[in-house]
Parts: sequence; structure tokens; C-alpha cells
Amino acid sequence: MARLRGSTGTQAERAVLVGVDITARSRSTRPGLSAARMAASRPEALVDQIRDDSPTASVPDSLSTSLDADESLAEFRELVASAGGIVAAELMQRRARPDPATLIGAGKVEEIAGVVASTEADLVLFDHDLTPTQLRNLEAALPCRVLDRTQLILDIFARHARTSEGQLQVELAQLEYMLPRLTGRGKSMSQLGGGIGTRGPGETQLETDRRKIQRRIDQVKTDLEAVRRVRKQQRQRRESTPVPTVALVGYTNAGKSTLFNRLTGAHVLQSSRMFATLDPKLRAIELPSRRKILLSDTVGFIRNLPHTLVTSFRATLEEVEQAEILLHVRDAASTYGEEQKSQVEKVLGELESLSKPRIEVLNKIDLLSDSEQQGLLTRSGGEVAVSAQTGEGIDTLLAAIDAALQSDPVIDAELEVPQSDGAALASIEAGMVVHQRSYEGNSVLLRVSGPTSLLGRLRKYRGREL
Ligand SMILES: Nc1nc2c(ncn2[C@@H]2O[C@H](COP(=O)(O)OP(=O)(O)OP(=O)(O)O)[C@@H](O)[C@H]2O)c(=O)[nH]1
Ligand SMILES: [Mg+2]
Repeated sequence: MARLRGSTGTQAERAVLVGVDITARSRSTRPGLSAARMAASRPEALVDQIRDDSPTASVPDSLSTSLDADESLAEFRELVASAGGIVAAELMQRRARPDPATLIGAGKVEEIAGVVASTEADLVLFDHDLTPTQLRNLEAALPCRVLDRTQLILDIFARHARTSEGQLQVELAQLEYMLPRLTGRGKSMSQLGGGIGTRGPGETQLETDRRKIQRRIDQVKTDLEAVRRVRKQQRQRRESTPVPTVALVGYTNAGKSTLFNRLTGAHVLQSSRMFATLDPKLRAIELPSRRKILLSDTVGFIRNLPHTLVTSFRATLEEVEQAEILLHVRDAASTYGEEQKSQVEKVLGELESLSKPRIEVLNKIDLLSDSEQQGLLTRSGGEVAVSAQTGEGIDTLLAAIDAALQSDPVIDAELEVPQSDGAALASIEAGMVVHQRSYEGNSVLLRVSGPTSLLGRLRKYRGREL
């Protein structure tokens, strides 16, 4: 599998980054319009990719309005760092339309070859997806390995997957991405034998390789099913005592894991690297109403999230699909906030979770100026401003979750419990908010707010409802 070296101990690989800006439909209509607003008005525009391998592939109109290429390249730099690579050089290619053969055009390929030679780079990374043909041609023309954006993201996922399910999911996505791109890829698939430069391995060899990969795909799928069966059993056991799940979702690096740790007291990995979290984590917390919920932390999203990944991670994301409430964690300090928001909403749409109750959490407010913070705090619209790092706003967030939670609603009640029923008194102490307590004879009179389920169990002690 194509991996970048780096955090594994060996020397980090040096990469030439290539940003690609396809400008068909003149940019002159764009200048005044921020990428964020473009994204908000036409979210679908950001995800269209040219995947058609035919030489006559035309540029979808929407491609021209994709977000600013410089901005994308800045994010791509972060991705490269997260994959353990070092940036040796950066180039930007602006073209009206993609070149079907090389995406960027022959002249630019030559320029890149020169840069690779002078910087002694190990690989060239494209901030764009490449068709199988483009990938093949570029590998033939450049003196080093070539990876596209999806491959880079897959590589990061591969390094960060910790559970066997996560690892299998990534491997499956990698294999499926690789299969149609096998033809004659001399350099990165050198173990497959094959020709020097442009010549690919013979057809027979290719067929063998395809079959090998297909067999491995089948095996991985079988293994995944086994792993998922176990998880399903765990889920069923959990569902026998229903506790509502609240799922953290958001763009990669928004601070989901930091918030998860803040709310649960856990110590999951929080990191400036992108896609630090891959495997889902669940942990119970208690809300101010004393109701319990399960909070789930999971993989972050990114613009143009490779579709293969959404599919392979669907099972991991089932916490999101099952959740009663979503906490959409957003980086309030990011300039690209609006665009990230629309990207997240797009993935939520794919997970059929857009209609779920959602709390917008504006995180990292500690990075904002006082006046900016003030602006956020007074903003309405169901947003909660917090800093997962300092803890500011966390109480408000917990109260907001409490208010949004429909299941097992909290009600007020009066109870008259015999002092001899220690178990009932203990369950009240543990699971309800006691507003008032007095003693009368052998009974304790209580005014409480508590979950309907718990009050249901204490029905025989209930006085009138408030
Ligand atoms: N200043 C500041 N930094 C924060 C805050 N919350 C998170 N961060 C930082 O943001 C970076 C990303 O945080 P994570 O919690 O790992 O983000 P994530 O959303 O889980 O990211 P992925 O798992 O990669 O999708 C880390 O460097 C955190 O220290 C915050 O409230 N304030
Ligand atoms: Mg995380």
C-alpha cells in the first residue's frame, strides 16, 4: 500500500505539492464573493469531482465555483503534515479546464519534473483527485511517485486507525481505490513487476494482480463482517438498557475530541493533526437534570471526503445515525467556518441525519478577541459558544443538551417516601434533582425534578404532579 513514511521512525518523505485551480467559467464573476458564501449558496458545487476517465470528459459547471484553490492548498499542507510528509516545494496550476491526460497540462508536468529533480523530492502530491489515466500518465512523466488527494487522506486514515475494524475499513477503501488504477503503474506498484517508464506490466500479470486484490477485498469484507457482528452484539446489549446517545460531529480539527474529554473526563487523543480520531469512542455522562447520556466521539469530516471513505466508515458512523441529538462542533476561530459547516452538513445528508436535532457548538472561543466573543455569545439561533480547552461555556452546553433531549423527559413531582425504603431514597439521590426535603412521621416529603422513567418506578410514592 502506498504509505508515506514519517512517524513510523524512518526519514520523513519530501513532497512537492500541486494545487489545482480549474477556472472554467471565468473567475471574474467571483472576486467579491467569498468562498464561504459560495459554499453556502451552492454546497453541491464543492463536491463535484472529475472522475470520468474519458478523454472527452467535460468540466461540470459547478467545478468552477469550488472553493478558492489557495485556501484548499493551505489545508492540503496540513494534511501532508498529518501524513508525516515534509513540503519540499509548492506549485499552483490554474487552468480553464482540466487536461484529460494529465489534469494540469504537459508544460506544467515538465515544470514539476524540474522541481522534483532540483529538490530531490520523493513524491508529488496533487490537491485534486486524478483519474486512472491521469495518474498513470503523471507517474510515467515524473521521476517519482504520485499520489492524489484521496490517496493522501486514505494514507492518514491508515496511520491513525487503531482498532481492527478501523484498519480493515481503511484497507478496504484503499484496495477499492487502487483496483481501477492498477494498469501499468510501474513505480508505486513496483512489486508487481512491469515495464520501465510508460510500459505497464503485461496483461497476464495485470490480471493476476487484479485477481489478487479482488481476493484480498473479499477477505477483508469477510473479516469486517465478523468484527461488526461482535460490535452489533455489544450494541444490542447496550440497547437493552436504553440510554440516549449524543454524537459529536464536525470538521476535522474542530475540537471534537477535546470537547469529548472535557465533558467526560476521558483522555482520548486530541491532536493538531487532522483525522486524529478514527475509531468511535463512547462514554456515559450525566446531565444537570441527572439524566444519563452516552456521548460519542468519532471521525471528522473534510471537504471532498472521498466517497469510498464515507461508505467504508458508514458502520463507524452508525453512532451518528442512531444518535438522538448531534453536537456539531465548529472551529469559531477558523476563517473557513461557513464552508466547513456546509461540508459537514453535506456528509450528514449522506448519513440521512440532517433532520436530527442539532446543537451548533462554536468552539475555540478562547482564540477570539473579547469583542468577537461578545458577538458570539449574544448571537441567537441555537448556537452555544464554548472553549473545550478552557471549559468556558460548558455548563451552558450541558443545559442545552438537557433541553434538547426528548427521550425520558424531566418532570417535576412530589414524593412521599417511607424512611424505611432506603433503596428508593438512594435512587432519588442518585438520579434526580431534589428541590425541597422535609420529614413527616416516618416519611420523607420531597419536591424533585427527575426523568420520567425513574419517577415511573416510584409511582406508588407519587403525590400530585406539579
Ligand atoms: N485554543 C483552543 N484549541 C482547541 C480547543 N479545542 C480543541 N483545540 C485544539 O484543536 C486541535 C484539534 O483538536 P481535536 O480535539 O483533536 O479535534 P478533533 O475535532 O477531534 O479532530 P479529528 O479527530 O482530527 O477530526 C488540537 O490541537 C486541540 O488542542 C479550544 O477550545 N481552544
Ligand atoms: Mg478527534
